[in-house]
Amino acid sequence: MPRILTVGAAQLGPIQREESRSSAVARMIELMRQAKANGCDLVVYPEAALTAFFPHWWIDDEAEIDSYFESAMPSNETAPLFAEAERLGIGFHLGYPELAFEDGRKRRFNTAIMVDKSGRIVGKYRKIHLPGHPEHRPDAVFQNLEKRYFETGNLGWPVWETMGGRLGMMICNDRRWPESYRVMGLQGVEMIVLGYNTPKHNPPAPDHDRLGNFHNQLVMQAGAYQNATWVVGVAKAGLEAGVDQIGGSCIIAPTGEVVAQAVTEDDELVVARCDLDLGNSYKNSTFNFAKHREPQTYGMIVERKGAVIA
Ligand code: CDV
Repeated sequence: MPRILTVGAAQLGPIQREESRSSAVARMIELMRQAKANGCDLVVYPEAALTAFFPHWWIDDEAEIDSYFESAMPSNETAPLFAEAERLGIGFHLGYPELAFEDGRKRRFNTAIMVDKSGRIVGKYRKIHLPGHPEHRPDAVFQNLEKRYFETGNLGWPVWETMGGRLGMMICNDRRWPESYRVMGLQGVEMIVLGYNTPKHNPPAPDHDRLGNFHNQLVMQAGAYQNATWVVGVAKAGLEAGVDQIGGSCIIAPTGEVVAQAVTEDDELVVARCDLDLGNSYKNSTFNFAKHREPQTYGMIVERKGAVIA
């Protein structure tokens, strides 16, 4: 029996600064209903999906910074999303800025969760690769202040047995780093889901601008193939608060092929029926890690929560 997980990549168009979370959630619910009508088991939303991507601008006031974060999940505004998912019997992945109280202090992370078909949060991931800079650069056309607003994620890259598969998460800039995929690949991941907010313009290196869409696909296709896993990448796209962001949300097979892709920079659902066993022939041949990897030669040991998993 093939293990099919039908997934919907729920790209969002821009969310302007004045748009409320409730309005964003209503748009997400509309995409969730479309996903259900298309037979989806799981719907994947972008990074920091509930508001405009505030790390693009400098904020001094602590209370104003906190206003972009969720201190509970579900929150009042996201409760309807959880309720609708439970009613429809569909899982979802959601990225959001998280305000946590841990180790006796306030902490801020760029976080994503996996929610199963019963509406239960089964997994949480906190973004590890934070791009940008911590200092104010008032002369830049826009900034990327993730290093100011977030701490480096501290939950590693676990994988979860859920919805009939072995699923993992990463967030945006993580997708550019081979380690992100490989740590989950070493745990036999079958589908990695991720959201992104990627400006078309790269202020520190404008000569990269013409390659933005190419690099987006390049890294996800390579990560999928080299780890024999499905990859689902979902954008918040279009012109948001003065920053133009790429779309190109796509679903990539373990073969490395893009099997479905968004064609707009607006709210758009992209669907694929994903055979979770499709990666097996790669896991058992070219990328049979036990037979062919040489970690002792690389001089590198990968550790997660103290356990050697290389
Ligand atoms: N949100 C992100 O992580 N964005 C980065 C940009 C700033 C380069 C990305 O890798 O897409």
